[in-house]
Amino acid sequence: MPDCIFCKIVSKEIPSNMVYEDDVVVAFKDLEPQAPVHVLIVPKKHIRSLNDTTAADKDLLSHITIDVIPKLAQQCDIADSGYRIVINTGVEGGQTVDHLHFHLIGGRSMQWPPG
Ligand code: D5M
Repeated sequence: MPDCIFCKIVSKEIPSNMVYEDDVVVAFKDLEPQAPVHVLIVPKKHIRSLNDTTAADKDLLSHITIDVIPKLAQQCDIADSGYRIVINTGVEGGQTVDHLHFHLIGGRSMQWPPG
């Protein structure tokens, strides 16, 4: 998607602080970290939001949740203390970049309810 900032990060057109990459996913540090650990996990395929996923994305989504997130949590040393995964979706959900991404946030105590 030509004007998508995360597509440009995936293609390395713009730099990022990448912490993980495989055939279908990249993960990089958030530019505006909300906690000591704040990593974005982004499918390489442009999917606008969680609302735009289909049955064809089941393997991708399970790969992210079952393989990538726990591995990154270990890598960032927050697996045991705990962490939060956030998928902001749509305007009222707080989504500002229209390319599906998972926030991995940790390294401090989380509050509930979120703002
Ligand atoms: O989250 C979008 C997130 O993306 C927000 O936390 C800032 C982050 N962001 C935006 N541009 C960049 C670049 N270039 N590198 C790293 N992080 C970035 P949302 O859930 O859509 O509000």
